[in-house]
Amino acid sequence: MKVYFCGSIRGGRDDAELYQRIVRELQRYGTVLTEHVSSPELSDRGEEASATDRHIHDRDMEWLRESDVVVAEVTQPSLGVGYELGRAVTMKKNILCLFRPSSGRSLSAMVRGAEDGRLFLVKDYSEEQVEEILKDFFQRLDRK
Ligand code: 6IA
Repeated sequence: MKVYFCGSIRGGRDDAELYQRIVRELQRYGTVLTEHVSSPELSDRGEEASATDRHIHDRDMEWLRESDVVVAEVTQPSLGVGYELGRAVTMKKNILCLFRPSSGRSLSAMVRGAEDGRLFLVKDYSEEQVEEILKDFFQRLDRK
């Protein structure tokens, strides 16, 4: 099982520690192609010396195509994550979006409204529910 994890980089790194927790949990179910998204060393400048933005985009799109499922933490608004979700919908991927209402934010209607109860799921959650929500999600996939 190949998992594409999405989380904010240039949109802001406030939730980077939580991304790490989610990625660690996802690794119980498969290979996380985008583990770097959770790296504490990665700043909101989101740059690596050798990579141009085009290289990052093309590499990520290749990983997205390869992936079996897409899991996105969508609490911290990020253009890149929104873009990845749109592309993933076109590719007919199984998608799980995780949103924390305790943030006081309101999730974009374009994400919340894309929920279809089948390929595109949106879950409101709190941090301590990460394990349980991912377990339910992967069990449901097994039954598909
Ligand atoms: O607009 P944002 O930067 O917040 O978009 C974040 C999303 O785009 C993440 O889910 C990533 O999959 C993707 N993304 C954005 N920047 C990078 C990136 N920069 N590398 C890989 N994916 C990215 C360089 C990071 C490098 C130092 C490891």
